[in-house]
Amino acid sequence: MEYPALGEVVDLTELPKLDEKVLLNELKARYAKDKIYTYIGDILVAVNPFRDLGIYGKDASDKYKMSKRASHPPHIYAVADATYQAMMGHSGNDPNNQCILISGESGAGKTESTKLIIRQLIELCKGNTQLEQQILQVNPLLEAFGNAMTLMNDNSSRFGKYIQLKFKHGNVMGAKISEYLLEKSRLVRQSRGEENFHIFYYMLAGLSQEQKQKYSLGPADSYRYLSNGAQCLKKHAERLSMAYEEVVNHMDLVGFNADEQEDLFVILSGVLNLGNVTFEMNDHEAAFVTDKTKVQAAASLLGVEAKDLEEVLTFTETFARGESIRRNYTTEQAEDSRDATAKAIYGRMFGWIVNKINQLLAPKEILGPEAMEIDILDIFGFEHFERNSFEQACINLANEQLHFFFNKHIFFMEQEEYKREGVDWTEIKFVDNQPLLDLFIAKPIGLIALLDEESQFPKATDSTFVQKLNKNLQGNKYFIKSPNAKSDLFTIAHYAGKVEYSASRWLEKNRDTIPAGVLELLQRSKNHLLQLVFKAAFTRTGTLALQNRSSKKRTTRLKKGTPDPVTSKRKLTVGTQFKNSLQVLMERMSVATPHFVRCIKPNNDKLPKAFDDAYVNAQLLYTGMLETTKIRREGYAYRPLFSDFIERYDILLRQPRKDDDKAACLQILQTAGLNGYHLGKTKVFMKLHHIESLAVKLEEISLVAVVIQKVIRGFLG
Ligand code: AD9
Ligand code: MG
Repeated sequence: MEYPALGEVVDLTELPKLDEKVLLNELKARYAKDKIYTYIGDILVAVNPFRDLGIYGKDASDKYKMSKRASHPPHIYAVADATYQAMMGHSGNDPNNQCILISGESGAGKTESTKLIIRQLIELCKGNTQLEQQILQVNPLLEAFGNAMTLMNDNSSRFGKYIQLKFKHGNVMGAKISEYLLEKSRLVRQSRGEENFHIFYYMLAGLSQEQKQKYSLGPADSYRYLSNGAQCLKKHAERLSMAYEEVVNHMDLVGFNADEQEDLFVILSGVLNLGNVTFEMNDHEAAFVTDKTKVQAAASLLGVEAKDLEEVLTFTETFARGESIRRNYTTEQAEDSRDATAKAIYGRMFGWIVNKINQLLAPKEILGPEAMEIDILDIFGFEHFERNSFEQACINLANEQLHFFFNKHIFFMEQEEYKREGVDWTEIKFVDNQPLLDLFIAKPIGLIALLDEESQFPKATDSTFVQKLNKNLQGNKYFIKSPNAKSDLFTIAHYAGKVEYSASRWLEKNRDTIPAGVLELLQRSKNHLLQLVFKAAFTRTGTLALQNRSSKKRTTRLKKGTPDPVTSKRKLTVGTQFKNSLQVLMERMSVATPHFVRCIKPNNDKLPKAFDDAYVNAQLLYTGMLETTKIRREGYAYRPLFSDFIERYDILLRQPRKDDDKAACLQILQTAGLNGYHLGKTKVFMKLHHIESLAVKLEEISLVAVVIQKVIRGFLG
């Protein structure tokens, strides 16, 4: 048998020899020929080209519609097609909910893949409906508010998203988006070389002079929150201004009305102006606002009284035994209060946008049991910067979870099944990352539990938190404490590599409390939208629950600074909420049929035509690419129950079917002339090529049937 030349292997399981080097060389050779997609059995590997290859146009889209996988080169559209066919029950299984999991480190191409998949799914079910158009407009909108330039990716997702597309009889009926953990801290502080969320730059480049005046907006470099990205505005003014037009356009198309859009931009301007409020300390160590005009500008945009805003930023007042006790903030506390307020506003705005989208895209009718879903997960990829904080830990935890899900599906469950069914099988070892999940989420000695515990102590500091970690996690080989006892650094050996974290501000970020009085103040805002989002409580999945009416009375009764008994009792920490929402996500995905896309980043410089061997090899290693290829080569990706197999294929039989199910399956497989499958105790074990041959046979039969019908009709007619 002749083997394909280097770079011509479309499915890595067909490589004659398998080791790390062979895999790397094959992907590299393919990449050099602009063949960025390669299969590993039913899994798609995608290497980011960092340039437009012109391979996503109408031609390609048509080519990959309802096509056999083997008949065209690997492509992201083929994943969309396979998923859609599987949902419809066209590919050897009963109709079922599907999910597509896209993994890869930051900048590897997850979000681009997600967009392409959604686009092709819409092509596949196209009914030219308004809803389809709306679904396509959603992503750019979310990206404007939730993505930002980082050192690893110019358009990095700063939130995770789970998109559920709902279908009935193959037509899309609605969609729902869940967002995970927007990185709010970026609003007030960005690392060197990074930027704030795109929308601010779009806005400053795209708003007209009159609009800017109305919103009290000056040049970008006059805003503290934008100090890092101001340069880019000058360089890319035209592109950014076009992006602004597009965002407005998308908002129109998705269904945001003019008032909502106006309120939104006013609030964003208010946030920028709020960031410019600075403080100094008087002789009594009490912070005061340096420049009152700054507070006035922010307050007027945020629809509140300047005096009230100044108060919540500079002191708290508590009431005990009928007496009011005023506690002045230090400058640092005042700055924290300002930033926490800005973050709360931005976070709630983002939640509102997601919620609004969900309302607009919700199915217009109650979908019955015949409704099906295709869900797509696009999270923030694994991150390792020079300085990593709480956000990176959460992002990397999400990636650990996703990797665990992949391992469980591809290695663990599959090999268990072979054992159970008595398939002759040599075990393929994989690196299990369960210990890392435990390190994060175990109770009572896991990182999140320890952080929560420490977050409850008002006196705790970043350094007491690190000491607690060092003490409790010592001996865990994935946790490496700093050699310097006073340091606030610690290292975690993730599946994808070691990351050094700084514990600075973790407690505060985990508590994520809105400063005393701010909630009540913003609930009275004259800006309709701002008032709405602060009266409403968003759940972490972007759904909005309006508080019951009595809460209005309660807030007026509550004095400033008194903790709200209802909200404070139920409030979970950010870490715990995130952990829980990941758990829910994993459960939801485990009842659907998963499809995996593994994105690979060819170099760390965002460059086209540059394939860094060592950099890629590291990714192949930590994703377990070799083991995946082995299991996909040896294994059987299609495993229907005998009864299901018979139901689907017994039409292929030309003689009476045997009574015993297993014997009947064998009979069908032999009639179809197949070999290399395996019959277990209850299931048929097959590979993709088996399923495809069977599909061809079914097609032939239905063609014959059509011809016979025509002949009969000819006779009769
Ligand atoms: V992060 O975890 O959100 O930081 P992603 O989502 O994995 O990351 P993204 O999809 O945003 O990465 O891709 C990064 C950049 O690579 C894009 O902005 C494009 O410039 C480039 N890219 C990715 N995929 C493709 C592609 N199929 N064709 C062309 C691409 N360019
Ligand atoms: Mg992304």
